[in-house]
Amino acid sequence: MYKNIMKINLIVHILSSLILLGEAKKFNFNVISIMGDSVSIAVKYGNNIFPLTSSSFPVFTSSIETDNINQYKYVAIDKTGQQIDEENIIRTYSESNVKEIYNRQPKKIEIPKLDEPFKRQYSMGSDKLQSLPNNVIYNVYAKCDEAGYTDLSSFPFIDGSVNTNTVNCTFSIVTPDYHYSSTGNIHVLGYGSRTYRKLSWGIKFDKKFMGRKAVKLRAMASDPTLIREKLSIELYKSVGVPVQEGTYARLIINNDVYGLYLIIDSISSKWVKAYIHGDDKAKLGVSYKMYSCHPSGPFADLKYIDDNYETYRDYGSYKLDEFDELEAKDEPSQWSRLVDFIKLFDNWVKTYDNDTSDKAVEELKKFLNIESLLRMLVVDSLIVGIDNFYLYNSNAALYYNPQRNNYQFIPYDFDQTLIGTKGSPDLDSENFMSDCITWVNYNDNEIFDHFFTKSILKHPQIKKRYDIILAKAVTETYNGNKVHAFVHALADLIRDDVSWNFELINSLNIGYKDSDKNSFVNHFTLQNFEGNIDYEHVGYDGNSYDDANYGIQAFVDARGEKCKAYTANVDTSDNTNISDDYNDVKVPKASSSSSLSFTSNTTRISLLFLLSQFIIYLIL
Ligand SMILES: *[C@@H]1O[C@H](CO)[C@@H](O)[C@H](O)[C@H]1NC(C)=O
Ligand SMILES: *[C@@H]1O[C@H](CO)[C@@H](O)[C@H](O)[C@H]1NC(C)=O
Ligand SMILES: *[C@@H]1O[C@H](CO)[C@@H](O)[C@H](O)[C@H]1NC(C)=O
Ligand SMILES: CC(=O)N[C@H]1CO[C@H](CO)[C@@H](O)[C@@H]1O
Repeated sequence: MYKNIMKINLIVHILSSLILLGEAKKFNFNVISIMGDSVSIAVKYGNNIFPLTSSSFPVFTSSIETDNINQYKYVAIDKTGQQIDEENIIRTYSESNVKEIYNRQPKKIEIPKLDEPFKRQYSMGSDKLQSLPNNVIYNVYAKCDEAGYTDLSSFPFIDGSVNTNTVNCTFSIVTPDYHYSSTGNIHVLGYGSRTYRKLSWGIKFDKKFMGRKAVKLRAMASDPTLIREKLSIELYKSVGVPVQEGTYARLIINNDVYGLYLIIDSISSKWVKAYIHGDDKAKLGVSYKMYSCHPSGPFADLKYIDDNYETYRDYGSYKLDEFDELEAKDEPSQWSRLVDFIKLFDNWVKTYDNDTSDKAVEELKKFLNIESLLRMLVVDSLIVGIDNFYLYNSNAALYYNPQRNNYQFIPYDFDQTLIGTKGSPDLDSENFMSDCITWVNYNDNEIFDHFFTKSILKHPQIKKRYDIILAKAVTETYNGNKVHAFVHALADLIRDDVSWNFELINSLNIGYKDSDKNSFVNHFTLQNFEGNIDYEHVGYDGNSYDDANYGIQAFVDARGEKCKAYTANVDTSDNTNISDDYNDVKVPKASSSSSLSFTSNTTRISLLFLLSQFIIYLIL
């Protein structure tokens, strides 16, 4: 009796499954476009082309009711429905809520961490503002006011000065399992970087994106590997220097596809509070960006001129950046911390310049985080930053930290690193690589004499600490094998985007063109990328503005070997901070909802689904 019921049950089950198989089913498609907003996407299966709809570009979706779709691909169609492009991949349908990306295979890459050999001095994030996930490529689409955007993308310079206009936009930022949208605005970033047609952009959001109200999209236009900036950021971070970090993003503005960028933080009040204080409600203090115009000057040399804040304001090398509007209401108080620092340092030099006792160091650490400065100089040296602080007092912010009542430096802009001298007359082209401390002093002269760093490093205790930091950083953080693993993991993450990115410069139809004095372009290739992440150099081929004299690995190996030799006899057993030795640094709680875990859960769910289908198939 019981057995019969079982049999009947089984037959009913089989019959109903068969009926289900014969019926039209719903197939859901969800894909992110990497093309301009005049292009639509359709699903191609068999001989059918089914256009998808987009209620929030760059995402296209639709359900197709049909008997069966096993294999399919996405194609690009124009306004008239004409196919204009087709993916290189064939997809197999599976039930999933995860969005696909046009012409990109899904992948899950684990990016290894570099070693952190020193005690943490800063939080490097808060619970609310954490690092963007390292292994995600965001898709950033900005729909901007057309007239304003055309002006910016045609005239990033106006009569030799930077065009500082901002243009209103709405933004969508999506990944396979994340969708953000907000209004906000864009502006063109930088000075050197805007000499390239692939412009870098600053974005301000009205609504927070991953805890952020502002990000930078850095074009990496001169780098055939698209990895040098990211690696440089990671190196500063690993030695505990607060740095604006991020990950990769594809950028589309209106109908212009710009390619692969780094999406990183900007020095905003939120970033300072989170990364330096680990507390979103901390006091902000004030920061000044330092600009040096080499070789002619002016340089942000931090030399005392007089007590008048206007002298420094008008000097051309210091720019008031983030400040507490309640604390510093008027201009004199906004500039007062810079004037104070320059005076404190001037007094210290006047008093202790030739004093090699510990007292000199004790007095300096009363107002300067020496440890953090030395760690920054060490990384500047390891990556030979040719537009950064150690060489030129450039591309760093001087920050007055109100919690600690002292000053520190925050480095940024690493697009001239891990590359060599680029013909700079201020570096010894023959020997710069083998010198890991005085490489910056080759061409000291009246215009720029390295007064600031020289005055500090002439104190033996400080020089000793520099050597220890360098010795540990070069063997642990800058370790050739670990850097190799890190670089190759990043290469795996972005490889499918490399040719696409480089080729886009040919079709980027903005007003900023070859005929302009600037608007430099590079025509690097996938082969350049593959070679230059390791040992091959990229020469001038007449087609590109930049070369890349060293491969990244060749650079790291060569520099690493020289800096190891320089520090071979350094005793690293005492690795205590020379200043700012804190034990109560807040660190952010591990993020609970990383997009990675969601992806893997969804994968798990779809695996379960496939498994259940397989079991039904076996029963049948
Ligand atoms: C841009 O947006 C801001 C804030 O939403 C608004 O005040 C401003 O008028 C807008 N500018 C233009 C040119 O539309
Ligand atoms: C330190 O010594 C050097 C060399 O003797 C001298 O030129 C310089 O003026 C001295 N510095 C101070 C602040 O006395
Ligand atoms: C993913 O799965 C883990 C456990 O396997 C669970 O803790 C987590 O909440 C899940 N995440 C999502 C977004 O479902
Ligand atoms: C070796 C060394 O200089 N250690 C110092 C670390 O920082 C604390 C606080 O500033 C000093 O007291 C230690 O001497």
